[in-house]
Amino acid sequence: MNVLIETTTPYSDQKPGTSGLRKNTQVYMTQKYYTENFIQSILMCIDGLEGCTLVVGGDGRYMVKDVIQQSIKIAAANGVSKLIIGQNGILSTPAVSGLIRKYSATGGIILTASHNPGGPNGDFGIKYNIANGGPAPSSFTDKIYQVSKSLQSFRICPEISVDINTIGSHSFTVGNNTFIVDVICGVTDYVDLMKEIFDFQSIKSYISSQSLKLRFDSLHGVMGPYAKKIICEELGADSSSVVHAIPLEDFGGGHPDPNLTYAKDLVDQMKEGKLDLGVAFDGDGDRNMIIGKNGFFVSPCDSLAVIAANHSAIPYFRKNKVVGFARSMPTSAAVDHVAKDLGMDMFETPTGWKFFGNLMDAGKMSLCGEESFGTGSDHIREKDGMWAALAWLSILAHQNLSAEEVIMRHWRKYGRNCFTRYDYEQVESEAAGKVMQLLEAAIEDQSLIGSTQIAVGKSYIVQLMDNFRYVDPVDGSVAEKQGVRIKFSDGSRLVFRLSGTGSSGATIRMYIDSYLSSTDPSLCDPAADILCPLVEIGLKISNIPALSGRTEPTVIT
Ligand code: G16
Repeated sequence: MNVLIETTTPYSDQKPGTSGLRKNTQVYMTQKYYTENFIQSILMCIDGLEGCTLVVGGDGRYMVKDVIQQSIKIAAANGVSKLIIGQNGILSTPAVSGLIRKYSATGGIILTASHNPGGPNGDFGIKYNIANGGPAPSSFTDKIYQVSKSLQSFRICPEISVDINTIGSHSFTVGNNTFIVDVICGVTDYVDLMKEIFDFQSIKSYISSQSLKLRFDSLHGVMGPYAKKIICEELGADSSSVVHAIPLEDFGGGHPDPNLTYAKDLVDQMKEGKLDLGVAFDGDGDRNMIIGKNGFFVSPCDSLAVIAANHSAIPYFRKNKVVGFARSMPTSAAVDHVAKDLGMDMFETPTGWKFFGNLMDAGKMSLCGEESFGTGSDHIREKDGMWAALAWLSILAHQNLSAEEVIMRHWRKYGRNCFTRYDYEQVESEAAGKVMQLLEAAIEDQSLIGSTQIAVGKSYIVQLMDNFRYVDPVDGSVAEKQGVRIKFSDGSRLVFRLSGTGSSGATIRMYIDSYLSSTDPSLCDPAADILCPLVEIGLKISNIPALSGRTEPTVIT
């Protein structure tokens, strides 16, 4: 196979965000060699590229198959020895992480824009994961960005083409080297991993003995085949338990984001009261939303805390000592109370799963999560939607309670960290910048400290205001300006940051949380009622409505 060196022009905007390079699909489609440039830039940053093995797969969205073919040609020409690719190009993000670890690959290329819509007018994304199976750290993605800005050429074997729809192994000679492409079933290894972690037999008995009615909604993302295999075939739930299970290139025109707005179908069905447990996944299968009977919403922050408190219901944690917990800074402190109770270490990281990997690799932390519907453990180095659902099923089986009862029992023991998040999507970048500048100026002059903020008849005293700075306890790397925090004297908190996963404009996120003790008379009141004064205070301090021109958020979680 011939290797060509193709001349190209560098792009200045290939800076990976919170999780890879996410752009409107048209950016990849209409700009010459945009995709090729980025893949070549990734490869040039991999130590030991010659002779290495990489895993490649995606969430089934528009362009995934084409970009896999391009990746094959470019990887071959760059001296990669072997690619492991999911059949039909399908691999969930957690599956890629598991495969990298299982086959000791050097890394993996994941083709996904996660929860962002897909299709020619949606988004596409490319992300690199390192040898531990986790997202490349910022030092690595910064390097990719630097390389991309001056890239003058890429290497390609144009003659290589592989049938990725059929399982099989393909071998090519490139120069003096052999280049192998293994097309594997993207589901099998992942299912095997889940069977090592959970007691499938006892979950299966629980589902059948309680005639549990489940609804797993894959939102036409990557998780359909995984859910069918695990929930129906392995755990014996009937076929109606898995919906929107065929991965579609445009997610059926939907927004594959498992939250109360975009998974409304599921929420409405759960509200009818006929189903016991609902779960939704995002496009690439790393996020999850848990909904109980009658539409009882389990906040991701509570979900993490409940799994932490009940980790002994999961065989994996009985075998492997649990050493500590972690959460991203904007995530509520619900899990912190559990850590304190169990005498575990607790880590607070910036937003982004990439910050958890070091802690896990160093044996400091076993279980972690984020408010953005991500939960996971050290079985891999990505958040894992199906893992979270199986953890919940294990806990329900262990306690023989409904999801709502499990949460109520948890609050009555630990108290409740009531949490909500307001997202203002696709705000003009300049306007979003002004919001952050206003908040940063208030940090600078400390003018709000000690002030009393009053809304809806409640008053709060501002105790602290800063911009979160993280020093990685393993390698000492520093991440600055990871979100503006306003802490009040009663422990309540407001956090503001700009999303790093949008593809156009800016998304402002405002996170609000407040702690209620286990005996508080409002303990079980709706979060919206409890947090309404703090929301007003947050909007007043940040001036979001006036600066962004938005009277309402796009999404409330
Ligand atoms: C990614 C990251 C998560 C992060 C989320 C939201 O998730 O892996 O760690 O919490 O983005 O980030 P942001 O607030 O910057 O938009 P995913 O599921 O999109 O890959």
